[in-house]
Amino acid sequence: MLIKSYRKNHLTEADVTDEKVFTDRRKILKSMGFIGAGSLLANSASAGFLDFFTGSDEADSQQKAAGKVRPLEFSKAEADGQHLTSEDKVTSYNNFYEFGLSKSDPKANAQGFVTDPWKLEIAGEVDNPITLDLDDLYAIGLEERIYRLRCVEAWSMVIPWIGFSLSELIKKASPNSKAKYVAFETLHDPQQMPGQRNRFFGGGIQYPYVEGLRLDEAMNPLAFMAMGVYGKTLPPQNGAPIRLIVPWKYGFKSIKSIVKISLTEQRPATSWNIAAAHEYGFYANVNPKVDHPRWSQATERRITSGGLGSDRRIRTEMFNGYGEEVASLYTGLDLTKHY
Ligand SMILES: Nc1nc2c(c(=O)[nH]1)N[C@H]1C(S)=C(S)[C@@H](COP(=O)(O)O)O[C@H]1N2
Ligand SMILES: [Mo]
Repeated sequence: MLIKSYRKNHLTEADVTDEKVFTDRRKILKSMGFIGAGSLLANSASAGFLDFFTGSDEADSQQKAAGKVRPLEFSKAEADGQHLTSEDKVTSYNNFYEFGLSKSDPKANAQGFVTDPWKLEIAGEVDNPITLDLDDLYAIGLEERIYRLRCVEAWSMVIPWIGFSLSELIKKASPNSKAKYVAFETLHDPQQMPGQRNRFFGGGIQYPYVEGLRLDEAMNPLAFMAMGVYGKTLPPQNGAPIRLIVPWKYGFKSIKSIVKISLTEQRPATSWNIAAAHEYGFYANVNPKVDHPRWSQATERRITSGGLGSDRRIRTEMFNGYGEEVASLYTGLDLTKHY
């Protein structure tokens, strides 16, 4: 994994091109920065500088005041010489059943999805229930992280996300001593999400899409809330404006377009577990030794540039290769049983 905190360079309005400011974020995108990411992207189609958005001016000063620069550097993807999946593939080959079942549906059907304004509520077993808007979320402070994403369907990508540790968000609400789990909920809006209107189109899962983690999993520094990808705010198909990324678990845990986070005493229900408990467990840790009832999980198709014949079949790693960071969360747990 790579966690890269950045320093901000203030650019004038004129330096900010329309292409970069691709959503109406008024204050949010007023300032933009650069990081030299040549080595990071050396193997990708977009080699060179990765440009990215920063917070609003207010957010910026809040961040500075909070001393939010955390230069943690451990890039598994880079160390392994794994190539970034191209931006085009990351944003056009998606699972987001609210917008349709085929991989091209989310991009085709989500373009009008309204993600600003947005509210994210944090409630339940907390001392300080809060509701945050986009400005509040950006003010938490953004970092870039390159993570592998391993879908339970046995394809995978390497993706440069932008966001912050989930723990930062959870701490804001001050979980109380009863809090043992964290439940997440996607927006429920059948008017905007065709998959929520039609049982067949929505893949037969219950909406809103819900997911959950144990509190200690959620507080692990790898658990991430993404608001951007490839240097830009998230496109709707990737779960705008804010989604979870849990890189050591199958992709379905990484719930998109989140409106509510609840701290709970009991283990929360999760969408794919409700739909097919014998196929999808609560933990869903990537595990090459536990096959899906209908296919092997020993290998995966790594999607790279998207060019014809460019994908590679590679061996799947335990915890998707993040065992060093997360294996200790599961000592004493039989991972063949609690899959
Ligand atoms: N709300 C919601 N979140 C979701 C999904 C979904 O259908 N609905 N699909 C999941 C699955 S199966 C995967 S693999 C990832 C895909 O994320 P990506 O399209 O950004 O690569 O999102 C996850 N989050
Ligand atoms: Mo997935």
